[in-house]
Amino acid sequence: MLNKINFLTAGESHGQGLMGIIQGIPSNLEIDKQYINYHLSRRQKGFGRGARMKIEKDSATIYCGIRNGKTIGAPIGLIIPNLDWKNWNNIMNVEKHQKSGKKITLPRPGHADLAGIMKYQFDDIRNVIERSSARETTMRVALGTICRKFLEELDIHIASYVTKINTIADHNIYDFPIHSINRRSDKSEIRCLDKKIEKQMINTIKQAQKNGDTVGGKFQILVSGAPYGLGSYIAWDKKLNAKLAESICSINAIKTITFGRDSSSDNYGSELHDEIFYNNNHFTRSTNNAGGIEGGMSNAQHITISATMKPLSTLSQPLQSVDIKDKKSKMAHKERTDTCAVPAAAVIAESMVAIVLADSILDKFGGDSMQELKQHFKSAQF
Ligand code: EPS
Repeated sequence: MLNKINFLTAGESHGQGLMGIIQGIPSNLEIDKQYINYHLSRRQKGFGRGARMKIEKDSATIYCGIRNGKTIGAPIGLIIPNLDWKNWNNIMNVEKHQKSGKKITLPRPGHADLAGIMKYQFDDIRNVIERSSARETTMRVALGTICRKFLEELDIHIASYVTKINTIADHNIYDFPIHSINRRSDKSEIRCLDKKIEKQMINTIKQAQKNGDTVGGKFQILVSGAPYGLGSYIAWDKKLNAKLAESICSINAIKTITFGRDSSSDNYGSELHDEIFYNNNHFTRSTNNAGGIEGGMSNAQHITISATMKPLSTLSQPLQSVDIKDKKSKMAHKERTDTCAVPAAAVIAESMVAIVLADSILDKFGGDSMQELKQHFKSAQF
């Protein structure tokens, strides 16, 4: 679905590390390691994360594609080591190994385990766990941060905050400028903008932790500065909403996504659609229930997206399962896990949105260098 940018990630959760390549970023974009690592650290936070995040301190090595702090138009390669690898190098060794560990044979309901072993014909669920793990999203954030920097050069900003944990919901409507939202949400352990609700959310996670359970939730993604016409109505695979939906739904445990007003099907058309006015040489809208996208194209309003994350599937009080070896009924495999990863998912979604928007900008405006792109972007309509 991307036209101008390609990216690829590789790496297992407890292997040596993660690798990523992104191609299609114009030359002369300033980017440094500290900026990438800052966003990697945002992904690692959030109340409800498990013991693994105390082991990792994600830091990207820029391997190629950047010289003197600027992109050179070539593919950019990044590497992020897994610090936990030192505890797993027998089990995860790429060579044949005597001590490759006991096979995991009890699939966890809700996880990739059962369908994964059926598809790839494994007798050890470890092969599935390792790549289906959300560890992979570390590299997506690193690559997405390069696209975020690209967008910031055009004054396009992306932010997120958590709106629900289990049944505790934040229904407040905030009118903070979008570029200031992350400064506020990042201060909260759960990335919630309301102090009182934050406390209730944290208590809900604590309770789930106590019960050996997990909780999901919802988060909001906001984008400012997108001009008219990213994406198109002319073909199914050019619609911006479809591209954004695919990119966000590809994040582990994401189940639904909504653009603009939640549960818009409850409204009459006359209540929902955003009326059009003309002031000071600009079209203006009375509301933004469409969430900044009409007919598969950005309409120069803020893009607003809400996503739902299911409770994570690894439970320390496991559910019923069946041993893939002897077909006997047993409890599912237990593995170290997070109780809640909704705040992290919001940061990952910011990165996926950044990749899609950078691609759509390049598709519409074009340019091999940042200078050329900025020159073209001057024609953008708002
Ligand atoms: C994950 C299980 C946990 C999480 C992990 C995703 O890791 P571990 O199995 O090492 O305890 O912490 O997330 C990350 C490592 C990460 O960087 O987000 C899973 O099973 O998906």
